[in-house]
Amino acid sequence: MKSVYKNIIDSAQKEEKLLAVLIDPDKMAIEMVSNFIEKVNKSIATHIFIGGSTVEEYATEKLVSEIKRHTKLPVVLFPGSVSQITENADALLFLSLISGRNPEYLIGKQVKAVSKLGEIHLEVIPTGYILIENGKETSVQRVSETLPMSRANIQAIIDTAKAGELLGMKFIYLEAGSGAIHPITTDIIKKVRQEVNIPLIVGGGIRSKEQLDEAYKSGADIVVIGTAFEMNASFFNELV
Ligand code: 1GP
Repeated sequence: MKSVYKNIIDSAQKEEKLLAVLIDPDKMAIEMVSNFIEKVNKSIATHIFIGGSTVEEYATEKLVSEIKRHTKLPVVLFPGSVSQITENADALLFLSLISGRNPEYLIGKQVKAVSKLGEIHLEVIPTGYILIENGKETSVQRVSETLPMSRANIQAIIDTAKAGELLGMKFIYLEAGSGAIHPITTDIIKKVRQEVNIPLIVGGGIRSKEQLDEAYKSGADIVVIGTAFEMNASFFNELV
């Protein structure tokens, strides 16, 4: 089977746009999985991302194995902590919060993950994670104790993304934060796209088909949507 990373690169080269549904293990009871995943399977979603800022130990493992029983879509971990790593998934976004200056989220947690990663077989995809202000404090900001980057200083965002690419990261994730008031602006996506050659993941606060299309048109390769699906599962139908 081709790797998750390779598939994403192939899609990006063909300009096929990808949609990841984000599921927070804290908000999805096991009993809800089959119903929810049935809707995901019928939708235009291409990936399932799993992660949250504060998740109970072992909740992710159980959730991922239940999800895998109901779908063939790739399940990718987007973890807020080391305890969310499980080999039941297909791949792991190995995140470094490069917008922040908290060493724990730049490299500390990654070092702590190594012994676990050595024990299991899981595709690891190094990802530069960039948090950008969106109008309110988000849980990523609270948990990581870092400040988001200013929306106004696009050059600093470009330089951060470029630094991530030069450090060898395979993806750049532009994050407005879960439930963001303002999604990442099209201007930011376009300008980062012009300067960076690796796939761009964009998420946070996307609630409409228009916002999704704008993000794709601006250069996002993968858009991540969580809250809009959590609040209203019929949003899946609007995206057909
Ligand atoms: C959060 O980018 C994701 O990490 C998705 O955000 O929940 O606002 O869709 P939403």
